[in-house]
Amino acid sequence: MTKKLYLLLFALTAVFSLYAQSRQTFTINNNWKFYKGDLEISKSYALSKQNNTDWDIIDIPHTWNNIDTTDDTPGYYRGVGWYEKSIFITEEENTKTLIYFEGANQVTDVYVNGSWVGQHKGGYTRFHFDITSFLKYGQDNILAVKVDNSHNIEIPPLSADFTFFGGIYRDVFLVKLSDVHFSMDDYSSSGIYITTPEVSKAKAKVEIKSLIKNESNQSKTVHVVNRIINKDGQTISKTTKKVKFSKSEENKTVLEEITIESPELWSPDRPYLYQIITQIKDGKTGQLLDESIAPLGLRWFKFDAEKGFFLNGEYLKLIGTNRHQDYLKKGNALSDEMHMRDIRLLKEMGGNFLRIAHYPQDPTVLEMCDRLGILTSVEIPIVNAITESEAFTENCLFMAEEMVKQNYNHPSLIIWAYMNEVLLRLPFNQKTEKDRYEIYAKNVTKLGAQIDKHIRKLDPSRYTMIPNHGAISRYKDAGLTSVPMILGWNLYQGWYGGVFDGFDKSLDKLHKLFPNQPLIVTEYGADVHPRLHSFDSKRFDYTVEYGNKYHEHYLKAIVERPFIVGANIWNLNDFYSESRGYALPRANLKGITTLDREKKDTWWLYKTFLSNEPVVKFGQNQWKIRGGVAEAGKDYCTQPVTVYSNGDAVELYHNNIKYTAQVHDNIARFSVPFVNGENRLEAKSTINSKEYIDILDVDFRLTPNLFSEFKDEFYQLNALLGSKRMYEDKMQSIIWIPEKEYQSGSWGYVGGESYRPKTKYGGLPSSELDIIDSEDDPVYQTQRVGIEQFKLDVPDGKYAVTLHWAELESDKEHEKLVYNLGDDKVSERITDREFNILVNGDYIERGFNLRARYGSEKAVQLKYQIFVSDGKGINIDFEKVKGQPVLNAIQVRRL
Ligand code: GCB
Ligand code: CA
Repeated sequence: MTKKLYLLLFALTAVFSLYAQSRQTFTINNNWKFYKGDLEISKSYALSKQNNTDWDIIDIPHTWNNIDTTDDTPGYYRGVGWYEKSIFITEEENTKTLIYFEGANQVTDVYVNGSWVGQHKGGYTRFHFDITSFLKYGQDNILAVKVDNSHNIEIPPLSADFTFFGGIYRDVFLVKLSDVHFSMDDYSSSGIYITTPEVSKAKAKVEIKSLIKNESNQSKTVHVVNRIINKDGQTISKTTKKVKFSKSEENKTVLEEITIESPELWSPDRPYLYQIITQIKDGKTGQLLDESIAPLGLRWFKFDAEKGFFLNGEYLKLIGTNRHQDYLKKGNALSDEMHMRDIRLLKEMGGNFLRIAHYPQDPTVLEMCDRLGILTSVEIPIVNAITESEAFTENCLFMAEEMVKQNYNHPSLIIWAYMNEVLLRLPFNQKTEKDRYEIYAKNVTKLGAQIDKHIRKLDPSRYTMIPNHGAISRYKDAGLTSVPMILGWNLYQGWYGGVFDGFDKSLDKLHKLFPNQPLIVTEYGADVHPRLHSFDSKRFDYTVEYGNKYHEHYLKAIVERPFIVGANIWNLNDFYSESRGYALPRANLKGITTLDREKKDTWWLYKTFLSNEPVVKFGQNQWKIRGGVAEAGKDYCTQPVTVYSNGDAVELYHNNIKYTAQVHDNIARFSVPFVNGENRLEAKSTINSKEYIDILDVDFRLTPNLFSEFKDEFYQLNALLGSKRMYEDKMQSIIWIPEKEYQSGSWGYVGGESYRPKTKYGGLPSSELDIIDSEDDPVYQTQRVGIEQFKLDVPDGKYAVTLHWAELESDKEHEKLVYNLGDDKVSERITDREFNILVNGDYIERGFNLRARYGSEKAVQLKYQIFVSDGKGINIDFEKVKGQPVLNAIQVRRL
C-alpha cells in the first residue's frame, strides 16, 4: 500500500471515529506487574496489593525462563506466573473490547476485576476473550493473567528437544470493535478466509469469505466492500454486497468471488503481493464499521512423488531451514523485528523453504515469508509421543483448527503438518510389552488420521505432512505413513550414529518404500560450536569442520535426487534445550547461525550454492585466533583454508605468495603456511567477469616444536589433553591446541590415553558433559587418563603453569542424550581416583582426589609458579595412588 493510501485510510478512520469506532487494535505490552508463583485471586482487590512484595515490573514479550535455562543448574521453572495491569477504560458506547494474545505458554487464565473470563490451552496459538461485560467504564480496571507452563499430559507437546519457556511471550493487544464487525470467534481467526480456486497465467479466481457478527440486537443492513489493490496501491477490483441482519441474527457468512485477468504471479523470485481490503459499512450512513487487510499472492503448486515440486507450473527444488523462536538470553520473548530478522537471514542465504517447527510462531514470520517469497509449512506441536486420552485428542484437534484458521490467508503457506517423530519416545517397550505397544501405535495412527482428516476438511487447498524420524519401519508398521499426503523424514546419519552414506541409502530406500508419496527431508543437521575446530574431526566433537563435512555431503545427496522434493536444515538458529549439556550448555547447536545469529560456515556453504549473488567468502571466517605447532625445522605451521565461491577458481594471497585452486562443489581448498603473528589472507575470484575479494586476518599463535630452534621467544602454550580439538577463547584471546606426545627438546604428555566413556559405540561423548563453573566447557570435556608426565623442555626462566581438571566420571544420574536418534546405549561408570602431583621433583599435591574435593564435572584450576634453571625444563609428574591420574588441560606461560 502506498503512503498516500495509508494517510487516506487514517484520515477516514479519524473522521468516522468522531461518531463511532471502527476497529482499533493496540498493544498493552508495557508495565505489567509480574509475580513468579501462584496466588489466590480475590474479587475485592488487586492481587499485587494483597501480596505487594515480589512483584517485578516487566514488559511483554516476557518469559520467566530466559535466565534459568541458561545457567549451570539443570531444570527451569515450570509452574505458575501472574501478570497484572491496570487499564483505564473510557466511557464508550456500542464498543466491544477484546483482549487478544498472540501466544502465551501454555495454559492461560484471564481475569478482569477479579472475575474469571476464560482459559486458553496451548502455548503457540493465538487467542482472545471478549471482556466487554467485565469492564467498568470511566474507571481503572484490573487485568490479571495467570500463565502456567507446568508439564501437562493433556496438552502437546509432552516432551521435546527445546525449552518450554513460560509466560506471555508474544504481543498482547486490546481490540475495540463496533457492534457489527468481522467475527474473531472462529478460533481467533481474522474472520476472513481467502482462497484461490483457480490460478493460471491467464486469470485468477479469488474467493473471499467473511464472517460478520452483529452484536447490536437490532436488525441491520450493512455493505460489505471488497477491494483488491495491486502492489502500487491501485484498486484493480471493487465489489459491494448488501447484507441484512434480522433482529435476532448474530452471524453471517458473506461470500465474494472476484476474477483477475492476467494476474501477476507470486513466487520466491518475484513474491508479488496484492492486498485485499474488506470493509463493513453501515447501510444507511456509509460509516465504516470494520475493516480487514489480507495479503493475496497468486500461485498454484503441485507435489509430484517422482519429479518434485512445481510452482506455477515450473520445477522448484525446495531448500531451506527449520526455525525455533528463541534468541540468546531472551528465551522466546522476542520483538517482531527479531522474528523478521530471521526470515531475512534465510532469504539472504537463498533459501526458499521454511518449516515452521515445531509449532506455529509469531504472525510476523508468515508475513515475512509472504513478502520475501519463502514457501512454508506450519505444524502443531505434537512431538515425541501422545497421551491416549480424549482430552489430548480434543486439544490436538482444537490446535489444528486454530492453526489452520489463524494462518489461512498466507500465500507462502503450502503444507500443514502435525506429529513430529511421534514414535520416538515410546511409553511401551516394543518387544517386552508388545501387545500394549501395538495398541499405542494404533492410537497414534488413529489420532493422526483424525487430525489429517480434520485439516483436509478445513483446507482442501493445501497438503498435509507428518515428519518422522529414521526408524522407518516403526511408522510404516503402525500405518502412520499412509495417513498424510507428504512424508517428512528427520535424518541424522553420521551424527547420532552411522556414516554419511547412510543418508543416501535411506533416501533411496524411502523412495522405494513410498513411491507415491512426495518426500521431504524435514530435518538434518550436526551440532557445531563455532569456536571449536579440528583437522581430524569426528561426529559429536562439535567442530566447525565436522559440521561442514556433514552438510557438504547432505546437500549433494539432496540435490542429486529429484524425488526429494524439499529439505529443511535443522536448524536456522541454535536454540535452547534445557536437557542438553554439550559444548555450549543448555542449547542445541545444530543451527547454521548461533543463538545471536552469527553466521556459521554452513550458512555460507548454502548461500554459495543457493544464492544468485556472487560469493567469495573465507570458510572458518569467524576463526580469528588460530594456533598450531611449528613444523620441524620451520617457522610456520601449515593448515587448511577453505574459500566458498560460486566462481570457477579462487586465487589466494598470503605473505606475497599466490596460490590458486579450482572450485569444486562451491569450495576452493588451500594449504597455508601460517607464521607467528598477523597473517593476512586475501581471496579473489572472478564471477561473471567481475572480480570479488574477501579478506581474512588471522592472528596465528605459533607454538614451538623444538624449543631450541624456535625463532621467537616462547610465550605461551595452551593444550587440551585427550583431544584433537582446538578451542578459540575470544574473551581471553587465547587458542587451545590439541595435545601431543612428548619428544626430547619439545613438549607433551607421557603415557595415558584419551578419555572414552564406556558405551556401546563410544557412545555418549564427553563433549556432551555440562561443566560446572566454567564458560569454557570444551577445555574440560576431554582428558588424558593414566597420564604419567607432562614435560616441556623450555629455556630457563620463570613460568606459570596452570593445570585444569574436571572429573568426567559422573556421580550424578543424568538423563543423557535424550534426543539420541541413533541407538547408543548409555552406561555409567564410576571410578574413584587419587594421585600425587610433583613439579620438578617437589610434591605439590598428595592424594589429590577431584571428586572428593570438588565433585564431578566441576572445573578446577591449580596455578603454580616455577623457576626453571640448569636446563631442566618443566617436569610435571602424576603418581597414581588409586585409580588413574588425569589431566584435562594445561597452560604454560613465561613470566
Ligand atoms: C529431531 C527433532 C528435533 C531435535 C533434533 C535434534 O529429530 O525433531 O526437535 O532438536 O532432532 O537436534 O536432535
Ligand atoms: Ca508479535
